[in-house]
Amino acid sequence: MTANEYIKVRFGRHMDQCTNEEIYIGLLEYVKDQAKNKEIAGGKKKLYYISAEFLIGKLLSNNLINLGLYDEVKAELEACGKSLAEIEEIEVEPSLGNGGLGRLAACFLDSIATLGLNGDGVGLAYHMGLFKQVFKDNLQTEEPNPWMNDHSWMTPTERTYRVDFGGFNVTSRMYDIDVTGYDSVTTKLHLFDVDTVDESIITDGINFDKSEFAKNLTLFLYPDDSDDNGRLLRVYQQYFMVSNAAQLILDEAVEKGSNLHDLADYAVIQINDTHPSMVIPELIRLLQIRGLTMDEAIDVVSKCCAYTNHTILAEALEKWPIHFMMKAVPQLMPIIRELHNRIHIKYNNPEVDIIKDGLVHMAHMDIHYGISINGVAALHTEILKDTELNAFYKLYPEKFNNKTNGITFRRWLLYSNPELSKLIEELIGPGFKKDATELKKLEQYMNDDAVVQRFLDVKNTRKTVLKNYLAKTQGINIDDNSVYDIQIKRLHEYKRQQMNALYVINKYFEIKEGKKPARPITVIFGAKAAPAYVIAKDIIHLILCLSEIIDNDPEVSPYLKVVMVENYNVTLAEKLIPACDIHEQISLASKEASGTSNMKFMLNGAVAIGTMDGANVEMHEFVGDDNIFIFGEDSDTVIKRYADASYVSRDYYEKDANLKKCVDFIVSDKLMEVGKKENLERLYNELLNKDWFMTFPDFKDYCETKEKAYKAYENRTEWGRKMIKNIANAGFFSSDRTIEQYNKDIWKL
Ligand code: 26Q
Repeated sequence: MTANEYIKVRFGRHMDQCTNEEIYIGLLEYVKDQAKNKEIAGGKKKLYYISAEFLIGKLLSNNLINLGLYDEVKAELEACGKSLAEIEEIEVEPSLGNGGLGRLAACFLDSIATLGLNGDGVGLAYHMGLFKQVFKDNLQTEEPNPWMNDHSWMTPTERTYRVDFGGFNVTSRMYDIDVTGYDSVTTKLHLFDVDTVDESIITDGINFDKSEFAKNLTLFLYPDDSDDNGRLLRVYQQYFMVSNAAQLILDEAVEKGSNLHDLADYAVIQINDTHPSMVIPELIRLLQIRGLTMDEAIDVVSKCCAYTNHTILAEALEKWPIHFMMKAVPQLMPIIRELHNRIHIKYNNPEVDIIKDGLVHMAHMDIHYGISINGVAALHTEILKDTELNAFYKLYPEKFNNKTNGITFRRWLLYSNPELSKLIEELIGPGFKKDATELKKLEQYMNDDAVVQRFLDVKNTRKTVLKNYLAKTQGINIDDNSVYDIQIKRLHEYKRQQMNALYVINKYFEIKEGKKPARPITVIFGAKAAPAYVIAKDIIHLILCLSEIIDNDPEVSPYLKVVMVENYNVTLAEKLIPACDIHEQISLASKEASGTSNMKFMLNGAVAIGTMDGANVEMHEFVGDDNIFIFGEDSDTVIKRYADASYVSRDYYEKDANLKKCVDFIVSDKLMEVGKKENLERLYNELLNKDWFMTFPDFKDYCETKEKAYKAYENRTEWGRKMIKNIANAGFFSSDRTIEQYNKDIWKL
């Protein structure tokens, strides 16, 4: 049945007689129906990818592509005067993640299904995704971001579980979303919810009544938060997630014939950061209830679990106070104490203890009682082994391994950039869609100027698409002849948006002084700040103020524009990335575990300005010095600086007149006219007295490197070659490669 026929049966009318809403609903149901007919991945052993976040983004087009229906449906719509793009606008994005970690989980699901592996995702059905960002008076405000409605990709199942907390229990329900593999089988994303969640307890903004856990358990996705407020609820959420996951895992294993002693033959669990770590004691607890001894249960669970670390920021490694655990999940504490005691006796080394100073160290539990620990880029894994987790590496060198992150090319090339996809296919055939390493064949065209020009043309097309999209959706007007310089990622000091903002100030002064750039520059930011992260919000304030000042300055505005897109999310990323000329990957070396937008940009022919951090290091290895702009201190230098506490930001400020001028501008009269004194002064003082992520030492090199990049951009043909070199070498960063490595080394499905 075609989509058109389906809609005719569903609504009793031909597509061209339906509203866009009806067509969307019709297509959603049609796709769900088609997915049902696909083979479901099978096999004795199953992977459970447990994650507090799955930042899946909109699913309609993605599913159409993966099911091989995209061209057909697009044509059917066009035949009745509709475009798929306008139908897609009706779909609300499920923003069930904060950023990289959540989006990675979504890319992984796509690759697992595409490779035909027997693996499901397990997580939570948050009623509100990550808050919706709204700018008011040049400040970020937050609003609830609902996504569930009557016509959802989620299908309720009959599976319900009882989950016990200290003093009460709830009944869960499992909802499933089909994960369609590209020209392959389907798998499932299982999201758990409770029927008692009450959306009416939301008060103003994203505040809500915290008193009744049964009403707020899955109401909100927690923003990546350095704040302690309400963290107890986070423990409830995590336990709810893993108790459901553990019950599901045991039930499915038993259904397939497991006697539970042989659980490892039926299940392997990937713990996505420490958010699901309580699955270890929970499984041990449930196995004991089902008749295993403590020794047996620990032994069985220790063969099933693997842990991925996504950060080396010490403050982000979860440590839960014992009194939280006693309140929320008292039944787990005796087990965690037992796990701790065994380690304590065996190693007699406080560094590797699970319980320390009244805190439960989740990562430590994962490493002791798991089969694997991996970092997410080569440099990140080396830093884990050499410094952060060195004591563990000495105990278990064989458990440590690297799995450099990847992205799904279906969403980030085939869907987001059909023009580029088509050009590539014309040049090297369709093989790259299933085997990303085939992109390497593009290198043969690097010296063919006519082909190079076609890559430049595609980029120009996408720049115009973005220009029109921003004008229509955000009322922002950009010049598509300017160079698009883009930094999109969560707002965090270590990612150093503030350094990019200082560069903008530097450029503003240059233009004021008569030094005009060869071509207008459009600096685009997209970033949400955690609501309680004060300095991050001050940085957003600075960027919005700069944008206003420059827009209103006729001397500067013809040459420079600063844009901060509102509510940056997956949908916006899909528009921004294909249009980008230069992408900013400027984290302080050693701090960004991997980064994944860097890979998406590379695949879409943008050139990076970046530090030797995360996966940038591997990108640099692939493309060489001429095709990426590397600057800044390396991770060894940075790690040493932290170790000897030798960094004093004020010294740099006093020695570098240009830096001083840019920093002082933050608290100048000009800024105060459009901004808030309190916010700007706080940011200024933070930089001057702390600058914990060392923007000042890298600033000069950063400015010089940007000038080099803008200059290189003016040689259009040479730039086109750089673009091709980047695209041709992006194959390694396919999540299909990453997942194959997880399977070969850890999961063994
Ligand atoms: C923790 C406690 C309470 C509330 C929230 C959180 C929380 C939530 C999300 C802590 C961390 C996160 C997300 C972390 C994250 O996205 N890390 C990124 O993971 C990517 C995928 O591996 C990497 O590419 C990035 O480098 C890394 O920053």
